[in-house]
Amino acid sequence: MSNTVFITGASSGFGEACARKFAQHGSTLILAARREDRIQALAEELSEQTRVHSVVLDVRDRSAIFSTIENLPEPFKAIDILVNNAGLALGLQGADAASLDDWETMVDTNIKGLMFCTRAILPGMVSRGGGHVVNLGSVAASWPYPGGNVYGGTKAFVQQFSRNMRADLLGKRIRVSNVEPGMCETEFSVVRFEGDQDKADAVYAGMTPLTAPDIAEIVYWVTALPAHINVNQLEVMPTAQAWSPFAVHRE
Ligand code: NDP
Ligand code: 8X3
Repeated sequence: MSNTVFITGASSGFGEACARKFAQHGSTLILAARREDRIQALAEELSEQTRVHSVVLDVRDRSAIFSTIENLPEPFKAIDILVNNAGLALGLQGADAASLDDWETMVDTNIKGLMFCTRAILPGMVSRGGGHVVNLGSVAASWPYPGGNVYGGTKAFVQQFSRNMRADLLGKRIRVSNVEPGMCETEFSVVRFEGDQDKADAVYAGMTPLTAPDIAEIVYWVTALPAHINVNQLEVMPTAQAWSPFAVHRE
């Protein structure tokens, strides 16, 4: 029987690639994002392969999330897999100069949005006796870098929230996985640099980054494993990315 997958941030990058991947495997899809034109076009395209419902949704809007879940059309009501993917980084300034508005937007989207979607969808999974929540964390959860400040903090929340959910859900046949990518070329850096494509391109210049289909492959794989296997946390980097020595300031 095909499963039903709810994907946040399905209008680009990982979310869009996950939609395509799950569609190839016949999943029923609910695609959510703010940009209506993008998700409608994707839903129209993928509806040739599978059953698709698209919703315009800002994950910062708590009541809109709950009303979206309550009012899903009948064939889409029983969500088996939630891909908590919507998220963003804004800016790379140090903690003494970064924009507080940007910080709030990252907290509201990456932490609160993920929390709201999870809380709205989880009771249905529990009552049906099964499900899988896949969260999109980041290498930034574990590894600090200059300018990562609040973005890394939001992904550290995702890491620990994912683990705590596993503790809460033990015995309920619900899996929780936290996929933590490193550098991946999507619209992520364009968003981080407020639409500055040259700055975004420079991030990936001269190296081979991960791609959105690479991440979709991993997200699909963790969900396709037999039900007794739970991938808790999966960190993945491009081969061309690694750590540096500690930075030392010398007088
Ligand atoms: P993209 O910018 O390509 O995609 C981000 C998606 O999130 C878009 O579909 C956007 O849709 C959606 N989104 C942003 N804000 C909101 C909101 N308030 N409500 C609903 N949807 C929202 O980036 P990626 O695909 O790369 O990023 C996806 C996730 O992966 C994010 O959580 C990101 O932090 C994480 N990540 C990315 C990495 C990378 O290097 N690319 C590495 C590690 C993690 P719309 O604007 O239409 O609402
Ligand atoms: C995105 C990866 O290294 O740009 O989460 O923070 S990084």
